[in-house]
Amino acid sequence: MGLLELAKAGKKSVLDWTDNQSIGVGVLVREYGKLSNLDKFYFSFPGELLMRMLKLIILPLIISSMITGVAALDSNISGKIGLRAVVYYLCTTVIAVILGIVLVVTIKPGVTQRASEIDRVGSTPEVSTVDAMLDLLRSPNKYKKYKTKREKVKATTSVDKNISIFPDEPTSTATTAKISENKTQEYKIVGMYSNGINALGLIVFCLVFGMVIGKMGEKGQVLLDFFNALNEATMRMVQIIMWYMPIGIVFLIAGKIIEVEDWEIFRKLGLYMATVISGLAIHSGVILPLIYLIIVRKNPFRFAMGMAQALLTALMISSSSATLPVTFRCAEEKNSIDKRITRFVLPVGATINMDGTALYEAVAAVFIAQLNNLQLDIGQIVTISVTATAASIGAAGVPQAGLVTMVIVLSAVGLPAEDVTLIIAVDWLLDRFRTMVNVLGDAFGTGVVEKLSKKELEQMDVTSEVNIVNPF
Ligand code: DAS
Repeated sequence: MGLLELAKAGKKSVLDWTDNQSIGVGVLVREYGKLSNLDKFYFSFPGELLMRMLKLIILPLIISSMITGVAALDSNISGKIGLRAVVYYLCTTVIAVILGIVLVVTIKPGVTQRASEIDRVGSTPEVSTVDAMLDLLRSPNKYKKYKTKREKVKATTSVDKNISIFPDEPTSTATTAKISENKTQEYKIVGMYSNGINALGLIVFCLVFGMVIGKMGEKGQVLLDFFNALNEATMRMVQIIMWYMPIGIVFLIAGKIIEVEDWEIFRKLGLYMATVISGLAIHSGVILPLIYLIIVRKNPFRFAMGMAQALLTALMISSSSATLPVTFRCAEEKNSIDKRITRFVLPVGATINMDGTALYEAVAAVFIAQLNNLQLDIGQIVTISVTATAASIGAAGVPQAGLVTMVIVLSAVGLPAEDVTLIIAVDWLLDRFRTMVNVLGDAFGTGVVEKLSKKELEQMDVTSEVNIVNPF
């Protein structure tokens, strides 16, 4: 029997093994595979806990932050000035999302480049028996791909029972469509869209509900107090999760490294980071300055230089809210923006305007879809754009808030929320850059709104500026 025939026979015997579970090497591979599944499970258990905590916090986070954010806008806005700020911020956020989508669809960081990575089961090139065995032994998870009728290895240890104190999918809203068993890129379309509508529906409900109670005045105050308290409590729980996050991330990454079937993921992660950072650079270095130049007719880069201290602070602490005192001082003292503008526009910006976060969430969602070899259709791209914009409005100006609200975007298109672990490893760096862009976007907004509100400012009582007390 020639080598080729031997290889064909060998490959067949490897594949047959998974069907009829023959003994010998098959049992060895199967046992090794099963053990490593459990080892992997133990490794990723602390990380899995982190993911389930994040998924549990999503619902109260979306509901409380969206409702209080929008309701607050209504009470803080002073007529036209506030409205201009909201319209400007929403436009720049949508532009950032579109830029992110164009870049990630063009660069395709998550798309499998090399033919050799194509799933062996689908188009199996002729492999020798030895290669097939070594391949299976080296990465036992591949044997799952050769699995046909085999029962999934169920980690029925107490570990799995413990983990259920954090249920995986607390409600249908946050449930993601399960990827079909053999990952042939066929998501359960109904599942995806029904999840998408659920998550999107919740966000739209919260936005409208927030506007309604914002307009109810005294009658709505009790509701506003409740959701503000809920938001405060949720944010404190997010802080607790943040304390645990470094531990969870280490184990998540360890679990992912064990699972890595090829080291291609790191090339893709590098390309993903380049896509996000180039998008942030284009948005903050070209688009925002251009809008500022067209409307304000002043040098945008001189303005940005005036914000340098705030941008550096944002880079260091990854929190646009905590940077706000510095943003106020830079806008007023370095760029001489009228205090009557900064008092309205900066708090509104810090609440709803996160261009960097919106761009990042759009890129990350498409990147994760690409990693799952999923071709997004226009409907899903639009869903990602809308939910990335809304999620950035709901994201708080605290470290890695964009990562937490990221799960909303993934849920909206039915992508597996746990895939956020693929990008968590590099999030600490990207968070700094997107926070800088968030702060710069807020600051440019003060210049633009000041220019557009010249008439109102002249009509306002001159003494009104003097009475404004710096809240920081
Ligand atoms: N760190 C957030 C901020 O402070 C941004 C984010 O997490 O996306 O703006």
